Amino acid sequence: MTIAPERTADLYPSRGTSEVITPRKDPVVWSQSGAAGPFQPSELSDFERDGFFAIGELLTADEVAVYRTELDRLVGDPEMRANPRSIVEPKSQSVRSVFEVHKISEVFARLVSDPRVVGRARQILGSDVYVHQTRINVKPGFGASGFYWHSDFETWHSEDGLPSMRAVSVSIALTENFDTNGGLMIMPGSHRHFVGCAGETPKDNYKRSLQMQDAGIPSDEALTKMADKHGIRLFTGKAGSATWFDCNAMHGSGDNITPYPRSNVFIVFNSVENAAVEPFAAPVPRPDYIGAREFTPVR
Ligand SMILES: O=C(O)CCC(=O)C(=O)O
Ligand SMILES: [Fe+2]
Repeated sequence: MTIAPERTADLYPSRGTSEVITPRKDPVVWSQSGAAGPFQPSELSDFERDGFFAIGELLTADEVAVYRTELDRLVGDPEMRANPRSIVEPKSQSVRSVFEVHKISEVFARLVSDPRVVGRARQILGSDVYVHQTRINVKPGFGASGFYWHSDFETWHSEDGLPSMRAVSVSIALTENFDTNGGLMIMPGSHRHFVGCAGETPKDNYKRSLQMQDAGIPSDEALTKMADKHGIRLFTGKAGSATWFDCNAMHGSGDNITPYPRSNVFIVFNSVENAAVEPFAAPVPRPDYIGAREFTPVR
């Protein structure tokens, strides 16, 4: 007798014939109030309300220098460029993202287990956490393309099999994020509804979507309603600043046509109690360098 892989009920249907908006069925902050860690209780309340929390200085200037050098090394390495973990810009063919940097770089591995980083993730997710994904998004100047509006959870649920909204990202600036060089934009409060998107997942969707997303995109009408209701916040900050954001926050970023690169490292933590199962709306999971299938807690 074969046993089907354990898969919980689909709380957040997506990629069907029409767009379906579902109220969030999960908490935003999973720890008991007052859980010890770097976040103050009022900061966790802000995160719960807005779906994000920005930190002016998570890393010192000296630390930034170390991570920035490592980023430049990875991006400049011809072997890395040929590695499937590297995604190139469709037009210029320059490196756009490098995935799983915590596995290929000891320097980024240290960043993931830094108590200022993982400690905050544990407070939000209320458990031990593992890394679902890391990436550097390089966004060089002179025309790097942006990231269209999306909820990360929509993809992680549909294509990677995360059952519940119990994951969180931190985007750490390694170059200054100005209001002009393609910084992250989030709709505050958008994390409280799930936009189940219309359209089936194409085979090997990730190969296209990481250059330019087209499955898992909300309609213009839904985005207009959400923007009218919630507004749009742009995150700026010097190198070393950080933005924590909920897995279901509606976000995106514009092109970078300035001469100034906008290079951020993104770390995605998932609760060990929310480990990936079979994808909810794709034939097979994405490669594990994009969505982890190994759930060892960060210590
Ligand atoms: O780098 C950015 O501005 C946004 C990236 C993003 O949302 C993603 O990679 O999922
Ligand atoms: Fe995203």
